[in-house]
Amino acid sequence: MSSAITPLTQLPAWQALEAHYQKIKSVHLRQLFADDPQRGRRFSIEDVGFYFDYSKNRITEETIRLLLNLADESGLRERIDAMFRGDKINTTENRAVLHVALRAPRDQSIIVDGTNVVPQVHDVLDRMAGFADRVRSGQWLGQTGKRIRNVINIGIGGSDLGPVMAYEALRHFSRRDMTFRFVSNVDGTDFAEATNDLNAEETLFVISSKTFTTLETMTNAHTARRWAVQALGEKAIARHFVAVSTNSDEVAKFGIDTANMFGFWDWVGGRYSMDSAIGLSTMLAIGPEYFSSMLSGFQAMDEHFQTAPFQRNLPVLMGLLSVWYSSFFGAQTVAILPYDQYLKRFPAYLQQLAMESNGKHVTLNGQSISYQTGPIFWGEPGTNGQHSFYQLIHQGTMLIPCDFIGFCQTANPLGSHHDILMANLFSQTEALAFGKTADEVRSEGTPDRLVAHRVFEGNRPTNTILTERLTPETLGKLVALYEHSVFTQGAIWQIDSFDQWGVELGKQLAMKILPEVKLAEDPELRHDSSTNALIRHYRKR
Ligand code: G6Q
Repeated sequence: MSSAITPLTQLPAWQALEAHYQKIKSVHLRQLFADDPQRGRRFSIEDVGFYFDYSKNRITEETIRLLLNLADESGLRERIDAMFRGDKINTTENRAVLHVALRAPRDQSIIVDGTNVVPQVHDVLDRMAGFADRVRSGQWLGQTGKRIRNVINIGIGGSDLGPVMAYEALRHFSRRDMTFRFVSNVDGTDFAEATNDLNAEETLFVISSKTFTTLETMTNAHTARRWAVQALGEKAIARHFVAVSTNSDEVAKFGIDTANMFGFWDWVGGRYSMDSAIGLSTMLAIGPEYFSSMLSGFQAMDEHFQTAPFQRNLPVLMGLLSVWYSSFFGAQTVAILPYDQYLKRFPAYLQQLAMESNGKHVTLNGQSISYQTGPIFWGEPGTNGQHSFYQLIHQGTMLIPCDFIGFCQTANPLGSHHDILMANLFSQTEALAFGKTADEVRSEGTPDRLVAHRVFEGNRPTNTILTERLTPETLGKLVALYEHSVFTQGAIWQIDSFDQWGVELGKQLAMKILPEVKLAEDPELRHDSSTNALIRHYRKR
């Protein structure tokens, strides 16, 4: 992006949206639906296997027209093309942003620094498939000749959240005679509990770290090494450890043969890496074929994002709506509400994807930002959330746009469970939009003094995303939908969605205090009085 870029707030479309917001902010969804009996159809799109209903948003056709103008004036099209072309759009790290290359078909060509990266992607995928097949078929044995029955992924952040989320989401498609666990926290409890009931002879560790230097992951990896060596001897490393990394030197130093290392590239951001070699544990769980259908799902959404006109483009519309609420309504959070137990880790996954990408306070040019950027993502699967935090969404004082995600069919048809689940989803979006007026409450015979308490204002915006079934392919589409929605938001906000200097800071800070906590003799502490006292309190005990 050139340094001559017009500041966002000076774009005509932005200013038009500000004026438009003043007009629409007090218009109720009840009114909008009453004015247009076709609204539910008009503001919904069926494509890429999704039914996306965005009619219960505080928008009119004029809002969408202005948001689409904003996309045009912000150069969204050029940004999308630049990403798919392999341009170094992550300017603060001077890197291309090419998670889309991870799912590109074999015959596609994407050039980075003069090299077509697609063949490299497929080489790694083929090696992963070979390895996964050997482990799953029992050809790859542990040190004492036993089959591998347990896989433990050790990684953190982007090297953990995707693998855990995908494993949970695709459990139905996974090997039920194998155990999959994920150790991320440097808190020893994580490792201790994950290995407590496992036999080292049957356990394979996948050490997943792009840099292979992350403190938490390396601490856990060394603990795993000791655990395995204690049970099986030094030779165990060869059969019980594989690595996923971009850093072959560090992998070799750790003692893992680089023949058992699966690589990726600096143009894959951690939070965009679940479909790279970081997905090795996913492939071990669901097998290469399902992994490949997951990649096809990603790819279908990539193609849609790249080619569909913006007014029918799911990630673009979702991204624009998110900008609408964050920057104009001042909404600070978004609730992700999957009505599927298998997606229980999906909100946590999106939390990193969205918040690490768009939690930025300066533009690409380093200028301070005057508008609100990335919202807080949070959520829980329905219907559990209905019995806890939905209260605040319905009747609190904050505006919380919600994404409801549902599936028409379930992997576990039990009596009428699924109908009940889906009825809840539909009724929640209805209640949030339309609420309950004082008259309606009174007509139910509510005593006057309780009427106000029982009123639901409504006008709470929601998106509903429906699809047929949760399969590997659908999961790929769903993740890519959010990846590109996050991209769209970042492009509008003129920020670098692909760096993470805030995370880098955390990686350095603890290293300073660690020796002060560990040293036998009392260290000279030079922090503020609070930090000094906390360290002294801990040391004493
Ligand atoms: C992701 C972030 C961060 C990263 C972890 C792990 O986008 O950069 O979450 O994935 O800090 O890093 P390593 O894979 O290098 O261990």
